[in-house]
Amino acid sequence: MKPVGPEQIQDTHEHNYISLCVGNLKKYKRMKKVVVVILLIAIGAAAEAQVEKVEIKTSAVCEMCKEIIERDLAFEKGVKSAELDVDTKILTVEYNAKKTTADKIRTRITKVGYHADDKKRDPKAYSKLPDCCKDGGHDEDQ
Ligand SMILES: [Cu+2]
Repeated sequence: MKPVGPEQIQDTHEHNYISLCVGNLKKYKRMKKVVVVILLIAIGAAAEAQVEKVEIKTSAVCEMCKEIIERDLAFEKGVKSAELDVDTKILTVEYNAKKTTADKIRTRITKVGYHADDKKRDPKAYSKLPDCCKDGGHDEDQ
C-alpha cells in the first residue's frame, strides 16, 4: 500500500470531474435521442396528413370487379381506401400524396385488367378475369 500523496488526491478529483462530465454527456445524449424521436413522429404525422382523393372511371361491370379492384388496391403502397361504385363505374381512392400518385394508381388498375380513365387495361390481365367481368359478361342482365 502506497501512502496517498497530493498528486493522487488531485487524480481522484479529476476522475470525479470526468465521471461528472460523462454523466452529463449521457443525459445530453438521451435528451438528444428524445428530441430526435419527437421530430420523427412530427415528420411522420406531417407525411400522414398529405391525403388526397381521386375519382377514377373504370371499366368495372359487377360486384366481382368491385371486389377484385378494391382488394388489389389495398396492397398498393400509399393507398388509404378504395371504393368502387358499380353503377357509375367510378372508383374513389384516398391516397397519401407523398407515397404515390393518381397516375400510379391508374396504372395499377390497368394491370388488374380494367381501363382507368384514359389508360387502357393490360390485355393479359384482362384475359385472366372471370367471364362475368369481361366485355358482354353481363349482357343477359340488360
Ligand atoms: Cu366483374
